[in-house]
Amino acid sequence: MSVLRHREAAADAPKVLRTCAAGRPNKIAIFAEKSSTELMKGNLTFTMIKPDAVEKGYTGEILAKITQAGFEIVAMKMTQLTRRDAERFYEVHKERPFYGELVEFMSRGPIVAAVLKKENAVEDFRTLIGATNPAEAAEGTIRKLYATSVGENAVHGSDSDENAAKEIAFHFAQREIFE
Ligand code: RTP
Ligand code: MG
Repeated sequence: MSVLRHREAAADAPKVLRTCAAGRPNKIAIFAEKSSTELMKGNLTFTMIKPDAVEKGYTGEILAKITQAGFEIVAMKMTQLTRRDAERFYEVHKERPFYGELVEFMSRGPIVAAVLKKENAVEDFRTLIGATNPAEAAEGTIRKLYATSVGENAVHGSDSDENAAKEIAFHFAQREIFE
């Protein structure tokens, strides 16, 4: 979708989002534009190769698995989350006993964040990565192959189209997404 089409789509976004977008033209604007259009169609998901897998040098192999499974990488960056970024990203888990450990882990080193395109992207990517606990993950899944524990499990995958849209907007500006 062109920038112009995204702008037109943004006009459909709730007024509060358009108001925010006017003041903060980067991340919030993209959220407003994308949440009402392309990202809701179910062909995009968001992933991170987590610090454990990057540290171990698995980035290339994991990206190869992802593309061999039919996902197109339409955005990608290597970056490091601050503690605050990790707290915000996993805020849904803030009451869980593992939250502190999760925030510490996710901010301890570089990650590779990417937007992936495929029909039925969210569900198919969850199948490709396998269960949260690698001990329970199916043979051939990314977590079975590269994860070491339920906490340090190599990759993240969005769990719904709605969360994929939010997570993509958290990490990428519109000009960084090539779909
Ligand atoms: P993710 O969001 O990272 O793709 O993982 P998920 O959906 O499979 O699992 P979720 O329940 O969303 O948990 C988020 C991440 O928290 C860590 N975790 N640790 N120590 C534990 O019992 C525990 N449980 C979850 C994992 O890094 C998990 O991926
Ligand atoms: Mg999750």
